[in-house]
Amino acid sequence: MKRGRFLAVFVVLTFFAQFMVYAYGIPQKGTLLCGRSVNPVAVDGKWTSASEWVDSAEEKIVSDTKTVYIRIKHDNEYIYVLLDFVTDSVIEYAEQMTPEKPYDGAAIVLDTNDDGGGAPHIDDYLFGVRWNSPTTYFQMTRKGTGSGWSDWLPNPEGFIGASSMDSSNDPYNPSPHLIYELRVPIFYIGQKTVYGAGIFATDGFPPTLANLFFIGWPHPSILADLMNPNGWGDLNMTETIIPEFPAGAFSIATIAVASALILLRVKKPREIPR
Ligand SMILES: [Ca+2]
Ligand SMILES: [Ca+2]
Ligand SMILES: [Ca+2]
Ligand SMILES: [Ca+2]
Repeated sequence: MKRGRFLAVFVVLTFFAQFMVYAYGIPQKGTLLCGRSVNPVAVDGKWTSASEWVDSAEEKIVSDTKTVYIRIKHDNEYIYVLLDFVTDSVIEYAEQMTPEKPYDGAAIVLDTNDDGGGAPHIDDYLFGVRWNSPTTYFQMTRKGTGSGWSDWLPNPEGFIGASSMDSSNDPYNPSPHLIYELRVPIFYIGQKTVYGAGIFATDGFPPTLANLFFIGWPHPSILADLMNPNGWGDLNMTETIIPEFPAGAFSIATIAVASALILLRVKKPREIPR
């Protein structure tokens, strides 16, 4: 009887978990696990091999007609980020558009003290890459000023931002589209167990600045949140190696464990009061 009820609850929860993952993509202002990297990353803006990113947490972000897959992991020296923008097959570059120049690019913002705030402070960083011509992009580093982002700073040693249209090893979409990889040096930002974080890509199409499209984590579109650490998620650093899982498997596994715990609790014999 109780087991039957448990099974019914489990099936319903599992159903809704899948619905959450596939219909909404991500919860608002979530947490992302940054696991220990086993497979080395070549920061070249593409899947260098088909296994390069399989040992990492994955977030699939869908917004409007656009989809980006985000993956992240670390090796205690660097944090590595992949933004696989599977639906962006045309490069809009900063020199192309006049007068206001929307562009394609990607970045991670990090709140190193995880203290939020309504504007980036001096412990907050932005590391990004932006297309500047059909064949060139540049890397950018910014730091919070207390009221906004600084101008571009000299890029710290070890930081790399790279992008390409090379989808030859891409497990999601084999036709050419924009892929970004970032490598952030941990010594530069300080080693923490939790960072506030946001990860996003821009698409300069359609080509007016007002329409510059943002897609990212934790929100499907974080244009406003880019300036607002209160709206960022939590990036949890762990030594755990994340096994290869399809999207959604983690939430379903979590619910399976939670349901099992509820079942154990139900089955626990009651203490007899004295
Ligand atoms: Ca690579
Ligand atoms: Ca584009
Ligand atoms: Ca901060
Ligand atoms: Ca936080």
